[in-house]
Parts: sequence; C-alpha cells; structure tokens
Amino acid sequence: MFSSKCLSVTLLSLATFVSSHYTFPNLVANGVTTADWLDVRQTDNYDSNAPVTDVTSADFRCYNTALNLPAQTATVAAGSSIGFMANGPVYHPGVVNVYMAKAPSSNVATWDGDGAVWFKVFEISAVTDGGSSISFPALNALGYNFTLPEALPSGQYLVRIEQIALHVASTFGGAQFYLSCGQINVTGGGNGTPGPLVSIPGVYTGNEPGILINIYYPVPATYVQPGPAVWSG
Ligand SMILES: *[C@@H]1O[C@H](CO)[C@@H](O)[C@H](O)[C@H]1NC(C)=O
Ligand SMILES: *[C@@H]1O[C@H](CO)[C@@H](O)[C@H](O)[C@H]1NC(C)=O
Ligand SMILES: [Cu+2]
Repeated sequence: MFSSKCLSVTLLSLATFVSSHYTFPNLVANGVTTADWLDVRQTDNYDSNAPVTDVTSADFRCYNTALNLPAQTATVAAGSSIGFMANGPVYHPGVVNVYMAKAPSSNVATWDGDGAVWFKVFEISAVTDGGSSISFPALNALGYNFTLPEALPSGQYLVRIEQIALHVASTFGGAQFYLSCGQINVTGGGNGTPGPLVSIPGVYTGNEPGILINIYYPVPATYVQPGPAVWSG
C-alpha cells in the first residue's frame, strides 16, 4: 500500500517510485560494510522498500515474517563501532533508534526476539529550538554507525535499526518505520546490565508525541524521542 501521502513526486515512473523509500540491508562490522542481507535478516520489503506503519504488528520487530531467511552472524568486539547502511539516502525526515536483544544461548540465528528483552543502544533525535525550527540530523544519511558499550556482556544479539519517517505522521499510523535486524556475536564484553528492557512490538502505541506529530505546522517547540533511554553501559 503505497499511500498517496508518500507520493510527493507524482511524475516519477512507477518503476522509479517502487525503487524509492529504502531498506537497511547492510551491517557495518569491523570497519567493513557486509553484503546485502548477509548479516541482516532479509526483510519482507527487500524489493518494495515499503515501510511498516503498524507498531503492533509482528513485522514491527524484524519485518521478516514472510521471509525468515537465515542470516549470518558477525563477530564484533564490545566497544567497537558497528552500524547499518541503507540502500539509498534516508531521504524522509525523521529520527533513528537502535535496539539490541541478547539471545538466551548461542542461537541468535534461530531466535525470534520474543519478550521484554530489547534495550536501546543508540538514537539520533530531532533538534528543536522552542518553536521556530526543527531539524533532523539523521536526514539524508547513507547509514548510521555507533559504538557498542564496553560493558555489553559477550554473547549473541539481535540488533534492530529503525528510522521513523515523520513526513506524514500527523495522523495515527502515518509515521513510517524503516527497519531491519542484524545478528552479532559480541566478544570481549563486560559485566553491564542493559536496560530498561522493552518488548518489540509493544514498545510503542503509535500515540507517542514523537510518533504522532505534525513536524511542519505549528513547528514543534520540543521533540520527545520515542522509546526508553539509551543504555550506554
Ligand atoms: C560507517 O562505517 C563504515 C566503516 O568505517 C564506513 O565505510 C561507512 O561510511 C560509515 N557510515 C556512515 C554513514 O558514516
Ligand atoms: C562468537 O565468538 C566466539 C569467540 O570468538 C567464537 O568462539 C564463536 O564461534 C562465535 N560464534 C559465532 C556464531 O560466530
Ligand atoms: Cu516514502
């Protein structure tokens, strides 16, 4: 369902339109951007690039309920930089969150991430100045890198990126979530206790002030980043 809300460039051909939007098919690990859908679970929208808009749907977690293709697991050190790259510029204004969840044993490749097991490790919010402007530092990036906390315990994790596109978010269900889940094997970790823990789906209702929001008028005086606080170790 490509809503007309997204179709601001009606003169583009259908083919061009379908190839617009974006996915996050690549993990960045050990300074290398790995191949498409190698260490990232292939998402249902790998060819459509369409967003998830129902924050309560099963696809809100890893967007792979129709595919469930196996992915590999990248081994990375705690304290190192990892990231996700998109298949094109992230051209919708919005914000970014990265969540992680530790697989209960050495089985992340077959683990589905059920339960209140997710914590936030990274975010890029919006910048406001009391009502005269709002800007989105995540806008137009080709991807996002961040540092894993040194205190992150060793083990296998799902890592889920979401970019929340807010260009048509002024009605319920209008925010567009572009997301995928990578698999990592963390070595040399610490003794931290990541939290707060949330379920995905479950973390949002869709009514959050940072999700149900008109970013254009009136210009928001403040912006509240959706989700729990970042755990930084
Ligand atoms: C993330 O890091 C990788 C490896 O250093 C780099 O190639 C890539 O350009 C970085 N991505 C962004 C968006 O800065
Ligand atoms: C995770 O890293 C450990 C330590 O290097 C290694 O023994 C194990 O095989 C790795 N597991 C995976 C799935 O890569
Ligand atoms: Cu779009």
